[in-house]
Amino acid sequence: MKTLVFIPAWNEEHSIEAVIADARKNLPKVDLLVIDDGSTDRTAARARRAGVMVASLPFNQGVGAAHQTGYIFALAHGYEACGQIDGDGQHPASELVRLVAVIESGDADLVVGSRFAGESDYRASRMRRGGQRMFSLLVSSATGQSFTDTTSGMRALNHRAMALFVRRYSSEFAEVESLQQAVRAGLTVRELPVGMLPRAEGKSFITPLVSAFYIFKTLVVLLVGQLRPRTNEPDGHP
Ligand SMILES: Nc1nc2c(ncn2[C@@H]2O[C@H](COP(=O)(O)OP(=O)(O)OP(=O)(O)O)[C@@H](O)[C@H]2O)c(=O)[nH]1
Ligand SMILES: [Mg+2]
Repeated sequence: MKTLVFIPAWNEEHSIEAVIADARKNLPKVDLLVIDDGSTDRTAARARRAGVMVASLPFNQGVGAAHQTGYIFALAHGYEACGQIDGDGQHPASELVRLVAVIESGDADLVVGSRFAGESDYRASRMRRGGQRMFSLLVSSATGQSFTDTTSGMRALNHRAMALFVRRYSSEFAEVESLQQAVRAGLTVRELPVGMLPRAEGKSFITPLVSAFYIFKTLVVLLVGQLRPRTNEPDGHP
């Protein structure tokens, strides 16, 4: 299967080369694309120097736009499957291998790597973990399917899932809303337990107030999502 692995990256000059090397080592047969989301540091230059394809967005547009750029690129260039890992080094490529294998075997349309489904060492602050539990509860009730890690950006998709997200993909609520979209479109969505690492550097700006507001906004987004007409099965064309 012709497979693309893309890496959304916004100012990740310190980690991008290691992430590329890890992906190359674990997924030698796939093509690699770094989506440089308007970085103002040397992320794009370092990715180019490492010899992978780089799509540079003209200005920072958020992680949703970066993901959607990956799906558009993949479909436009005839890829049948894609995988995605973050550019900050939190997602070991050895874990993505299993997700891609499920897609290549045809057992699912979208596979999400979950930090919380199995015995992972991943540790998050109590507040962050509480927020993640709340998102899981909301998405599980909205879809009628149990999800444990709705904000995970480690995923693998086939052309049906990519075609759905090329049509519409939220910029702010990318990971969470896309699960609701996929289930409502009749796609087979699976979670697999994976290991993830905590962010190596940089500080999270999430405060209790920001967190509560974000959860409230997510609730509104999911309620609106329930009211949208169900999309027909995507045709696989962008
Ligand atoms: N935050 C953020 N990340 C972006 C953006 N565009 C692309 N990205 C990339 O999207 C990936 C996920 O972003 P993170 O900020 O690491 O999100 P997260 O892993 O949920 O949060 P942390 O635990 O704080 O790392 C990273 O590889 C970023 O470089 C953007 O506009 N904002
Ligand atoms: Mg991260």
